[in-house]
Amino acid sequence: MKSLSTTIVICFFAIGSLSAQTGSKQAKIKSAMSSAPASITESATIMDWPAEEGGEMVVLRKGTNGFTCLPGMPATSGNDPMCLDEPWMKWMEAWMNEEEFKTDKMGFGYMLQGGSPGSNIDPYATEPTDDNEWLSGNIPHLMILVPDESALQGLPVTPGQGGPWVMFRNTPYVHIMAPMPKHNPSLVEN
Ligand SMILES: [Cu+2]
Repeated sequence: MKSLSTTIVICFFAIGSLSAQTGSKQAKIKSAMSSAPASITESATIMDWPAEEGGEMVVLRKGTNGFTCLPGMPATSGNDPMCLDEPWMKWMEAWMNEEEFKTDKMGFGYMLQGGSPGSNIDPYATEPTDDNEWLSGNIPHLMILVPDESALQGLPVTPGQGGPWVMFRNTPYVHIMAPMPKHNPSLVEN
């Protein structure tokens, strides 16, 4: 028994160092899959961010459930992986290209490791100012898009109350941020 478990340990060790050597694809998939419950990530498509600005996203693993999971963004040291449905992928494209955005369907996006720091009201702010409601980013959350911004009336507009709030109000990129428990994939992976 002892030698068997020793062999298994050695095998894991070998597999571990092999995947580290063959590049960061496995690490990227793992990062992407840490962003949402396994029920979603298991059959989601996994993509990587474009290698250079204006480049194409790369498919790391094809999926079937309509969700696309992305590893943490290189620019933000990788702490903001996400799993997005179709409306959210369109949102992301519009946001990256600074285009208008509107959705006729609700959208759901998971960021259960939290996000990167940013402004609650300015989609393109890169640093805190006196009045841009800077957020630390370390709130794991579910993001919800609604077709009609007027449906968001009456919701809190800051995270101060601990529950869902409206981010990027009065912009094309408005959505609900719903705080969630941080996802710990090691609890569910074998
Ligand atoms: Cu988010």
